[in-house]
Amino acid sequence: MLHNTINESLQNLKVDSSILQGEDVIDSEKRIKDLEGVFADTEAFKNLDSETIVYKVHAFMPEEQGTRGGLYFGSTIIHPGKVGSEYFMTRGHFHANLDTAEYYWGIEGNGILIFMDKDRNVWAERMEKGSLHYIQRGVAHRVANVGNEELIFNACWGSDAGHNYDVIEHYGFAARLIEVDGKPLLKQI
Ligand code: M6P
Ligand code: ZN
Repeated sequence: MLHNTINESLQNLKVDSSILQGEDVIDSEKRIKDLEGVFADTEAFKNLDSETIVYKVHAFMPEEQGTRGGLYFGSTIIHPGKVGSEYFMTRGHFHANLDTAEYYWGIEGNGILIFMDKDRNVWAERMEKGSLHYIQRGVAHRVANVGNEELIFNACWGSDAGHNYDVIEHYGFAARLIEVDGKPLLKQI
């Protein structure tokens, strides 16, 4: 970096239409077939087309995973849909390094961000265009799309955070977000 120069923005990255795109963006997607065991209603799950896309993530990870002090950025797009009465949602995770927090913020659509602490207390926040969500260190997080349109949110997390999916895979969240009479309800299990 030369002293006193005005440079182009970072690697021509753009939050174009608010979804991260550009060089070095890592795109991934989760289809129904990748989400076995995530939803409660296994019968409804089996009846869905296994190729249906549930959500996509576009991430910029400029540091090696595990690097202390770095930050990652990601856009997540969750399609509308349900498995039985449960909304399409992300897998959800604790951070492998429990000492790391994260920001989520809503870009488009209607969602609910579900939190769970180490004592399995569950709570949630509505996510919508412009909403900001601080995910405290040590708290698991998952997002469900409760609307009829795509839900888009952005995220910023530490390159030393990592993902721990094991706890959620084995024990799930202590409550599930289901639709009852057309409205989202957190149901303790
Ligand atoms: C956000 C970030 C990512 C995460 C993604 C999907 O973009 O929190 O770290 O991978 O959501 O969530 P999950 O990995 O739980 O499916
Ligand atoms: Zn996270």
